[in-house]
Amino acid sequence: MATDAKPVRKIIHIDMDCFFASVEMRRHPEFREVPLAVGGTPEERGVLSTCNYPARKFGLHSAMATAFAKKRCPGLVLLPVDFPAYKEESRAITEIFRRYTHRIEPLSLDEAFLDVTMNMLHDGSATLLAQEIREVIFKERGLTASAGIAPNKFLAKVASDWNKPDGQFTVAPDQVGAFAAALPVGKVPGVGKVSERRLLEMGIKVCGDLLPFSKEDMRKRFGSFGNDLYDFARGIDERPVNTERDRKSISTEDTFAKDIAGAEACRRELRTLYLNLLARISRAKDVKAEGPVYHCFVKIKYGNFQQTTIEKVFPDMALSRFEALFLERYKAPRPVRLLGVGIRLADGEDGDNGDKKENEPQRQLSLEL
Ligand code: TTP
Ligand code: MG
Repeated sequence: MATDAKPVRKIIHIDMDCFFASVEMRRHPEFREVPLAVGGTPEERGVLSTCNYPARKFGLHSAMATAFAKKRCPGLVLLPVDFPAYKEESRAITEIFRRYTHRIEPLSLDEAFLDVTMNMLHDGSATLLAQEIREVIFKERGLTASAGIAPNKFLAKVASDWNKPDGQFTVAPDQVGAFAAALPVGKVPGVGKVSERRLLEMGIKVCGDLLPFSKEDMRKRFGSFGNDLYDFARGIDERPVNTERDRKSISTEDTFAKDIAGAEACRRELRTLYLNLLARISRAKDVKAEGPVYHCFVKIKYGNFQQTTIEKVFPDMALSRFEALFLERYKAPRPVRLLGVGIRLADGEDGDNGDKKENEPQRQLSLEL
C-alpha cells in the first residue's frame, strides 16, 4: 500500500426531520398525528416553510402556496414561523455536535456536515457515532434527525435522505463506486430540475450513465458544474468540511431587557461584553489573536433601532480600546437597545460566530420565506 495515501475521511451529514414543524410539535403534542404546517397565511399569500409527515401524505411540501395546501388538505393546522425558536434549537443541536467534533460545517439551521475522521469513540465506527448523536439529540431535545455517513460530503448528503425520517444510511468506502453509479442524476446535489431534464434527454438516468463522458465533454455541456458532476459520477468529492466559511469576525453582543442610557451604564455593559469576547476567542481554537494589529469594532443599536458600527485598528485589544470606540461614536444620552464588541479576522482564520449558519446564501432566502 502506498504510504502517502490519504486516510479515508469519515463524514456525517445530519438533517433534522421536518425541522420547523418538529419544534412546533414538541410545543404542541396534540398536533403530532394531524397534518401540520408552518408558514404564512393564505390571506397574506403565504407559503409553507415546511410541514410534518402526516401533511406530506397529502402531497404537501415546502414552498407550496398555503392557499393551495389548504385546498389539498382542508384539515391542515397552520402555525406561524417562529424563527427565534428554530435558531435557538439549531444552536442547542450544534452544541451536541461539538461534543463529538469541532469540524462542523452548518449548511442551514437544520443541516450540517461533521468530519469525525479523528473520533475513535466507537473504535472508529462513524455509523455507531451517527447513531449515538441522533439518540442524544432525541433524548435531550426531543427531536428526530436523519444521518448519512460516507467518505465525503456529496455521498453523506445523499445518504441522509435514504432512510429519512428518523433513520440513517452508510456508504462504506468499498461501496462508493457502485452506490454512485446507481444514483439517479436528480439526486445529485446541485442538479436542479432543468439539468435533470437535460440529462434525461441525453438518455442519462443514473450517474453510471455519465462514466463514458470525458471531463472536457462534461465541461462543455454543463459549464463549471460539469467538473463536479464528472467527479460525483465516480463518487469522488474532495471538498473539506469547511468550518471557516464566511467567518470574518468574532464578536458578542447583548440586547438589553430594558434600554440603557448614558455613557456610564454603557461602559459597565462593555466590560461584561469584553470578558465574553475574550472567552469566545479562547474557545475558538484556531483564532490567532496575537496581533500585530487588531481590528476592533463596537456596535451600537439605539432604542429606535438605528444602528451604527465603528471599527479601528489597534496594536492591542484592551478594554480601553473598545471604550474609546464607543465614546467616539455614542450620541449621549440616547437610550441604547443593544451593544456589541468584536474583532474582525484576517481571511482564513477560524472564528466562533454563532450566526454563521445563516450565511448560506441560497438556503437563507428560503429560510426567510
Ligand atoms: P429541510 O431540511 O429541507 O426540510 P425539513 O427539515 O422541514 O424536512 P425533512 O424532514 O425533509 O428534512 O429544511 C429545513 C427547514 O428549513 C424547514 O423545516 C423549514 C425551512 N425551509 C423553508 O423555510 N423554506 C423552504 O423552502 C425549505 C426547503 C425549508
Ligand atoms: Mg430537514
